[in-house]
Amino acid sequence: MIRAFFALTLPDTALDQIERLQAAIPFGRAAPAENLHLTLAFLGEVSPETLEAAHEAAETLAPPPFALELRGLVHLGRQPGGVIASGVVPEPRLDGLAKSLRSRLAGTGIQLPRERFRPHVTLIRLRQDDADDATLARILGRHADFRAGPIPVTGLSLFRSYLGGDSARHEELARYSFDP
Ligand code: 3AM
Repeated sequence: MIRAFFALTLPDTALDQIERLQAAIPFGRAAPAENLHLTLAFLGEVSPETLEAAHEAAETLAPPPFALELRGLVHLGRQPGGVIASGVVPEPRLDGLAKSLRSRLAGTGIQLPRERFRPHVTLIRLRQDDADDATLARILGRHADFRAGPIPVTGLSLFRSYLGGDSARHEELARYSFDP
C-alpha cells in the first residue's frame, strides 16, 4: 500500500519567509523546507490501482491559475502536542480547487477522510512537553502578523509519504500543471 496525498508546493520566496519564522520559534521540530506543502486531499494508504485512478482524476483538473497568501499562525490538533501551522488568506478559488479534486476522487470510488478542507501549511511539530498553553498562545500572538507569499498556484502535486524516524519523507510522484 502507498500512503499518498495531493498538495500544493511553495515557491522559494515563501520557503525563505517560512524558514525565518521557524527560526524564531524556540521549541518544537521545524518541518524541513522539502516537506512544506499545502494539503488539498489526503488519500491515506491506497493500492497501486487506486493511486493510478487518483492520478487520472487529477489529470482532468483545469482551474484558472491564481495566487495565495499565507497569513497568521494557528495551532492544530490536540494540545499538548499537535502542530503550529500558518493560515491562508481566504481564497474561493483554492476552496474550489480542493472541492473539484475531492469530487473527482470520490467519483472514482476513493474514500477520503471526512474532515472539511482547512487550508494550512504545517510549520512546526510539537511534542507533548514542548509548550504549555500560555507559551503557545504567546508565540501565536507574537507572530499573528506573519505573512508569506504571493504563492502562485499553477499546478498541484501527488506525493507519496514515507513514515518513520523523526519526520515523514515526501516523494513527488506526479505534477499536474494548469494551462494558463
Ligand atoms: O502536513 P499537513 O497537515 O498539511 O496532516 C497530514 C499532512 O498534512 C495529512 O496529510 C498530510 C501528509 O501526511 N494527514 C495525515 N493523516 C491524515 C488523516 N487521517 C491526514 N489528513 C486527514 N486525515
